[in-house]
Amino acid sequence: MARHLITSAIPYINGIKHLGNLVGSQLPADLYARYQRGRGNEVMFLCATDEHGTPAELAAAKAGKPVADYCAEMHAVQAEIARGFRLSFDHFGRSSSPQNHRLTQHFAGRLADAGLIRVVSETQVYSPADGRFLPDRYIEGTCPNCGFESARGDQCDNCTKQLDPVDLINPRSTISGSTDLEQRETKHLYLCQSQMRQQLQDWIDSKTHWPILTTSIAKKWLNDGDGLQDRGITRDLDWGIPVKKGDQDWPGMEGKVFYVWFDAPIEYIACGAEWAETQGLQADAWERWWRTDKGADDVTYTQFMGKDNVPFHTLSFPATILGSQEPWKLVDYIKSFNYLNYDGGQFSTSRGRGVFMDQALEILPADYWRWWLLSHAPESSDAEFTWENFQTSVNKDLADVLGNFVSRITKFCRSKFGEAVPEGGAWGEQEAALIETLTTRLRAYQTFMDEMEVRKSAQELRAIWVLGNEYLQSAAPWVTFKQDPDRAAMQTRLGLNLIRLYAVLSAPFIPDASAAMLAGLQTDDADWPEGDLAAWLSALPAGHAFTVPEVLFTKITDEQRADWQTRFAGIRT
Ligand code: B3M
Ligand code: ZN
Repeated sequence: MARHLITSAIPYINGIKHLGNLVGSQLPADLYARYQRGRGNEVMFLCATDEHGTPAELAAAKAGKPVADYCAEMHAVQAEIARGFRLSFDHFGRSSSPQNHRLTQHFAGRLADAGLIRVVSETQVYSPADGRFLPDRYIEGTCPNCGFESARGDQCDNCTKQLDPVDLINPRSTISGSTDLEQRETKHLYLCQSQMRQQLQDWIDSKTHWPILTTSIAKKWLNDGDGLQDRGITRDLDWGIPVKKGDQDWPGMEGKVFYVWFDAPIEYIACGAEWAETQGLQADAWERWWRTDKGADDVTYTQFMGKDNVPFHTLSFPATILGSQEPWKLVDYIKSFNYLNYDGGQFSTSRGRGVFMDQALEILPADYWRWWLLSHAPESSDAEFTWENFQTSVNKDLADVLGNFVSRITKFCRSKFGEAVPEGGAWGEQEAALIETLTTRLRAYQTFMDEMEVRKSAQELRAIWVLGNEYLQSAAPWVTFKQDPDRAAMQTRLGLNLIRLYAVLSAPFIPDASAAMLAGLQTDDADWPEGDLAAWLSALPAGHAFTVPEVLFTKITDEQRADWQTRFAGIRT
């Protein structure tokens, strides 16, 4: 039994994610986790909320809540939506957990001991009225480029020019509105990534099997002069993990916290520790996934993320792990995704454009979204969601191909043989040919799934569904029945067993429909078809009772499509 550690990029706490975020990390990670479990492998699938940094503080302030309360509430909201999409995390943790505090401080201490941390003095904007340093996003003023009066310290939202807070005319604090701002000196810890260039280069060069999207981004950053500069890992903020060296205070760093991108990937590990605690297990239970000296040497670790997160996972986080000089498990494979666009433009969280995860579940069940998103995953290039395409895909693939097959064969059986698998004779040539083709396609499906080729896997699965329909169409048990009821019974028996095949193979994509198919067949035998497919397809014996399942998929009407298109075109309220 192989062991798979799987993590999805951890979504920021501030707000509900859109479908583009979902398909870029959590959903394909879930697909892979479900597949590996289906194959009988041992899986640890981890995700969490990313709770630190300025965006969390700002969102909490906007909601008028203390940031810790805001994060606790939003974590619960995101966890509920994840359940709605059937994301099968073994644990959905929080980067603000005590476990992550301890581990982040531990890593910082190890890096310091290894001589990989230096102190850098910088000047930053300080607001005496607020009693704090202001991050760029907490400063607003008039844009020197276009005159827009609410330009942020990092960027003007009107003309998109990148700014420095000192560029702003009449700068003010967005917290208090105070214009009494000064430049003050502050000290920060820098991680000396540049010292690790060779080590990182060698590590990335050894990953010859990684997807091109991942390695091209990693190499660009590595070879581009700026890519591997030493990087500040602390901030003058209140909310975050206090800067400590292990469990010791860090002189000169009082009142500072670690930068969100330093502690967020460490949460992958801490999440394992949270999982163990939730399960009432000891440290060795999670360390056997995460420490190569504690049993993780036979673990395959795969990360899923959008392309914008690749530099942090190919350079910064490995620099933390390697720099610690401790035997932590490094990632084996990074599957990254391009962007999903929305109906002729971009999804936009700030402008509320597109479909957000909560809204999606309000209008249709998870499987409909899962199928469309995964079968159109932005792998080799950016992809686009359009309502027409979504409607076609749901109506054709799910309703016409899979749903129709299940309904036809179960209803036919009920009408002619009753609600139990009929006996019939031995398989003929047509059945043998079908099983041979299915065997070939099944192997291809497994290969694509093993390689995390998400779109190709979906195509192959769909082709496997189509084979069933084609068989039914040409075997035509409703015709056979008139001359040769025994043969029709055999055809029907195979058809019913094919439903079980579809339930098992489709479960990673559409888990609810899969469960409904198995429930209809009154079986919970969902073991993967590892051996001889012909034998496997005889598992539901004659006399085995079933019920005709409810309609598996309802078609999307033109009115619904038009209605949703209008509803999600504008600003989310
Ligand atoms: N929260 C960014 C994002 O959600 C960031 C990922 C962290 S992964 C350690 O895209
Ligand atoms: Zn401007």
